[in-house]
Amino acid sequence: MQIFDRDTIAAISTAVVNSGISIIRISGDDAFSIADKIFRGKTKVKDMKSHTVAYGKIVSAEEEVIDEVLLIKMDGPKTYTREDTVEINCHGGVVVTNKVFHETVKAGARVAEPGEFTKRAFLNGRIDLSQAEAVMDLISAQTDAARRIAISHIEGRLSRAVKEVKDRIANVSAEIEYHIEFNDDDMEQSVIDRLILTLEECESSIKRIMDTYDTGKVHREGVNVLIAGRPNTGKSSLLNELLGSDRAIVTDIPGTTRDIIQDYANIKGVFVNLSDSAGIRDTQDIIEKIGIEKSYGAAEKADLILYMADVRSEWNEDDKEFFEKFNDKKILVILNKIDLASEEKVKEGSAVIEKETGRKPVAVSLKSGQGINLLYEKLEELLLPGKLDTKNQTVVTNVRHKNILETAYQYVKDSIRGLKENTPVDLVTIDLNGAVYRLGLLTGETASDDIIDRIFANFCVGK
Ligand SMILES: Nc1nc2c(ncn2[C@@H]2O[C@H](COP(=O)(O)OP(=O)(O)OP(=O)(O)O)[C@@H](O)[C@H]2O)c(=O)[nH]1
Ligand SMILES: [Mg+2]
Repeated sequence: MQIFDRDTIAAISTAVVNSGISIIRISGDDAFSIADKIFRGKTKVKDMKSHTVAYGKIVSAEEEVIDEVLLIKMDGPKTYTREDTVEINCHGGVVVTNKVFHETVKAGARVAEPGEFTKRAFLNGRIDLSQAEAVMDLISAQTDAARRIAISHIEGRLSRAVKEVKDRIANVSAEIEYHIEFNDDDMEQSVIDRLILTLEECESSIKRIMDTYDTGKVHREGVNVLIAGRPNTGKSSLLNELLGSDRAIVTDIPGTTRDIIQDYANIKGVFVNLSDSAGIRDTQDIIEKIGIEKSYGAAEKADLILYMADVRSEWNEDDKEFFEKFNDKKILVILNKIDLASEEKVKEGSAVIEKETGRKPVAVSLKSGQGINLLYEKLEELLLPGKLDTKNQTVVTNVRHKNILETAYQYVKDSIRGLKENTPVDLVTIDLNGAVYRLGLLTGETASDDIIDRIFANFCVGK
């Protein structure tokens, strides 16, 4: 377990922009005495009742009034960090906020490192490592589903699930070690069978959690979606439709978009990083050429490509080349401008595309709105690889957690195989202890200082 200094720390916990209110937080043994050096209220901070608010002034060492504030006093351990904590609500101007903050530092507080408050909550045992990581996930959540997953982690759902499997595996290991210690004969088969059964349950619990990662990641990090296709097919019109704004220029001149246009959208609750690109065609125009190269580059990186086609034009070499290059990618073909074609023509076009690409296109008109609902349904299907019950399911969104679970899963698998194949049981305990150690990395019990420092270094200041 990491040893940490007992400095009293302070930080501006709100964004430093001109706003109504800013909050400066002080945490540690000297929080109240530091506050008393700079706060002038009816009573001294140290004499205030815990979890109460007082009105007063922040003053400099020369007793110059810097701001009028509200101060909240909270006795540890019933605080975020479990330490004595003071929060000063001052006016939200950048200058005044910085000035109040500097007074706390002059009075003896140390400037907090990023994430240091949460790190203390962890080191003081209020939350475990995965809960601490979820605090950052909650702050950076871009969709309601991401928020829901993060808060469930903060409330300890993932920790509880992991701890439960970990304890069960540790118990099996302890039972085997006890046997090795006190018995000379082999373990009875019935006992081994019982242990195998327990481990198989653990194996499937870990797998169940592990398998939520792909969908979980979508909620946490979002999905990269690229709109591609030949010029003038309606790519920029689609971008604007999905963003609900006139973000990109739309004209009937082929080659309108030349650079990548990128923006964020919330499509059916999924956070999407959406890009529109230059239409793909063989061209001599230097600028357009560069744009097309960029389109190809973006296609490499995309998680999903929306490939636009105009119902009135034939499937040509440019389309074929694109699909040759990116056939392995997740691509939805959109057959656009169906308001300009007969039903017959739409059917015909769809059939050609299906034959050429092996993908059934969605026929739409971005102008009349025909087929748009179906397009959104398709998008939802493609953006979410599996339906997640974020209310009731333990979901993994963090790659560190996923890697840990994968290794632990492998250890458990190996231990089961070992027991089934009559491997000496002391070797089996090595696998079991490996699994226990790994799972402890997730909750932080077995995590090294280095790992812990690296995790908190990614936090924002003041949290
Ligand atoms: N009739 C009709 N016109 C459409 C439809 N969708 C787009 N258009 C028109 O098609 C033209 C091209 O649309 P854009 O969205 O600029 O097409 P693009 O694929 O971005 O074109 P480039 O940037 O040049 O590659 C514009 O005049 C649009 O108004 C549609 O569904 N029906
Ligand atoms: Mg365009």
